[in-house]
Amino acid sequence: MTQVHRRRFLRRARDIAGAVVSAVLAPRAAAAIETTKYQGAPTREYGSRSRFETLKRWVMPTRYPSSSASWTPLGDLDGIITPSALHYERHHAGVPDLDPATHQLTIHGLVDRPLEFSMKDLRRFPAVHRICFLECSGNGSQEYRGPTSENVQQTHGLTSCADWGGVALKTVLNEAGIRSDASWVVAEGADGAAMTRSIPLAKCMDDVILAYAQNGEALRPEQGYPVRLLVPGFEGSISVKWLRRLKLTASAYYTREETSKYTDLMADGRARGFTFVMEAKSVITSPSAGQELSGPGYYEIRGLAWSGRGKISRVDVSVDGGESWRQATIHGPVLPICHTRFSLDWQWDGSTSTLLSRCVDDTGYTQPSRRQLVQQRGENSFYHYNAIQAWRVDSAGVVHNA
Ligand SMILES: Nc1nc2c(c(=O)[nH]1)N[C@H]1C(S)=C(S)[C@@H](COP(=O)(O)O)O[C@H]1N2
Ligand SMILES: [Mo]
Repeated sequence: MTQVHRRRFLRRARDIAGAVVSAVLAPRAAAAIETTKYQGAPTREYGSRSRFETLKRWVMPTRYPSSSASWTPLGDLDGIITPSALHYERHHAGVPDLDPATHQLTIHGLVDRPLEFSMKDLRRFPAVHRICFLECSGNGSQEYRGPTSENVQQTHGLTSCADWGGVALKTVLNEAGIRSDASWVVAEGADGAAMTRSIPLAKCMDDVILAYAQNGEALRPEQGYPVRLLVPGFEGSISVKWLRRLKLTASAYYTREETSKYTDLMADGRARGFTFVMEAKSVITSPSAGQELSGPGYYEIRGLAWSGRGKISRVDVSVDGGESWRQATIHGPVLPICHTRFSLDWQWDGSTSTLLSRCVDDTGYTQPSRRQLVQQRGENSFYHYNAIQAWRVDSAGVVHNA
């Protein structure tokens, strides 16, 4: 750089960002500047994000703050792992403050030997780890009756995906000895709600985890510290947090959470019960409602798909409200019962466009449209809403829930 050029550049830099920038560019040895003027913050024992980052869960105001939920900001996250601090939360009576040194898990009922485990005891069993999603069956329920929510955090943010670690439940049940007349396991939480759900024994002997770890460290209190059930693919409420008791029984208990709640009232007045599995679902996270496109041109359409029955095998995307579809690229890892990333290149021509995504899982199940879902279940349903989500991009580039 010549003197003149450098001076002009410095003046511009100063105009843009003030004296700091010109100090950086001052004609001194760059290495000396880095070590003397820019000593960074000291090393920390436990990290936190940059002060410039402000992403938050969305907490819906409720009458009783302890019975509430918070939604994951899916539209602003990258990859498939939900950071623990942004995992969605749903609790019926707040977050208890449990001491792992005294917390006990009791296993009793139709077993040969009733047992009590401390957290230390549980950690002595062989460990299992699994990346999988957890979704509240109420996720998106408000959309049954048409587009209501303002953004993808509100329409879909009651699902999150983490690396869960713990003990296979079957290992611990075998330790207690399962009697031949047992066919259900009733799980109870140590929170004020004493959340209680019945789980088929066959599922417990298959892939249920007594989870004490989330993304490589201890569970967060809001995720069930020190131990919770993690029931892959089943509605979130089965994954009882703050777990204190497992009772083996001959039949289900028909608790409040499987009669008055978490049942699906059909058009003919009968209700579906024990609707455990979360069916396949997908959503475009970008562009999504609340976002704004900066003008015509290239955009990468990005989204997530997941299924409680297995792996995602295909995602199709439409940019014209379903008149034509293109197959999206699925990005690995493609794991069963796990958020899966997809994308599609898109040239936006500046005209009003309606974006849709539709997934298929490896059982061949195809995500339904809202119309198909309502036809099947009627208009009284609330839980298990998994219809195709539409986002409308208007000619100004503003994206709306459609
Ligand atoms: N003990 C207990 N377990 C519970 C709940 C609760 O309120 N108490 N909420 C359930 C519901 S409805 C869901 S969707 C999931 C939410 O888990 P998360 O808060 O870790 O996302 O936990 C389930 N387990
Ligand atoms: Mo839930």
